Amino acid sequence: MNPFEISAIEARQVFDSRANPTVEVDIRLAGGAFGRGTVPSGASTGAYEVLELRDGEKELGGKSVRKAVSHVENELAPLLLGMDARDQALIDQKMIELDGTENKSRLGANAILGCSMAAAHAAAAASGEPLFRYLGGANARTIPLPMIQIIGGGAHALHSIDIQDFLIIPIGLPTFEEGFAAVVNVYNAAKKLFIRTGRPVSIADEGGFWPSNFKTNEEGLSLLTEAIAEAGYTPGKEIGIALDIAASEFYDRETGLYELKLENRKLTTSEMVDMVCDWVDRYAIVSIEDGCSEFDWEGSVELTRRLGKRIQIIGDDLFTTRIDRIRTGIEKGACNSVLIKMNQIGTITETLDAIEYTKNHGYLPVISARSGETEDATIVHLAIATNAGQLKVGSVARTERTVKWNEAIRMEQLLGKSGIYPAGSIFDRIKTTL
Ligand code: 2PG
Ligand code: MG
Repeated sequence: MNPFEISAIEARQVFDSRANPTVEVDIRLAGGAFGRGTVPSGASTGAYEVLELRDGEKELGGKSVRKAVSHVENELAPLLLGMDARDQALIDQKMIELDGTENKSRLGANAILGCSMAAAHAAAAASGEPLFRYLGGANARTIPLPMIQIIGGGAHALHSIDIQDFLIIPIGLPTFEEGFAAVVNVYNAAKKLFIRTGRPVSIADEGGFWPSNFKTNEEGLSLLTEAIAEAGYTPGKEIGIALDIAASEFYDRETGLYELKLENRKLTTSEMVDMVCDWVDRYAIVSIEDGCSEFDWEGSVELTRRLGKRIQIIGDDLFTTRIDRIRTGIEKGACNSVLIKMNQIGTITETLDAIEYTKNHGYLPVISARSGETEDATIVHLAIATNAGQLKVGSVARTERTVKWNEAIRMEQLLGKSGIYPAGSIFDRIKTTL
């Protein structure tokens, strides 16, 4: 008997942090090991992501995932039963072939990813290794620098403000645990600031504060700067600011203009780039994500030309974790970093390939959660397994977020002295490799 042989697969519809249905897959192996994958879901999705299959019928506002669940049970399970769970690449390849489409639209990327994740977890469990070590081997030991949201806007807060994520990165603290504690201090300082300035304290989709009563987008930056200082830190020293502008969300492809609804302004690409550069000059910003639309390569190239040797420029919607798009970005000189989301591409193998490709070309991978998340903490292990160096998971509130951060704290303890924590030195590569 091969203890790694896949002996049972079960799938079900469960719910994510936005009360949307999602796919969960359980895999059991002949030796008794068990693995589970629960699939996340985005709101500000990129146009080039693989397809998340939803039923589009009456149930649950069209969002039910019964078809994807039945595809696991009726098509993927018969394919995978009897396979060795350690054959991750083969498992993923067979699922891609059975689906037969470019964007995993027949079986659903959510069905395929659930199986891919569950197989990895089951194989790790049967090996008696934590997932990061199973996936990454003996040298997998980098605890990621966290990128954490303090204010949530854009598609995650009914577009109350245009910019999507106002985040911080604890660049100057020596360990993950201390860095995370600093972020918590800033989060609490921001809460007090919200109360003092008469804003209701409610939270957006990823646990950051809901941006009520903002007159401009820039107000988020000044508020963040103030919160960092009030928590007792120096902006740019212990704590850096990061933005996910998610500019595709307010870009009009017809006119080529960026529409800042909150400020009643429309910006050309060069005005958009100027605005971001001006913010970088005046605030302690260390990272900008999707500063221009996924359809505006020129904008991303220009932003990178002007800022790419000073700060991290991340492509999320721009790349959608696809090697062909990352390659185009590298050729054009767009960005110096890639946001990595498993469900943008749909299997563990393709995610690992995208991370490796990114690293091999001197770009920095940032492993990321989605705005719709669950109790699944796979991405923490993915970050450690690949020594990616950075992890972005919304805020420090809401359990679908803390389940990831708490797992990172545990893994930091487990790795002990053999663990590496890059802190701000991760960004040194930007200055040396480009
Ligand atoms: C992003 C993510 C997480 P979503 O844009 O980076 O913040 O959002 O999952 O909605 O795409
Ligand atoms: Mg993004």
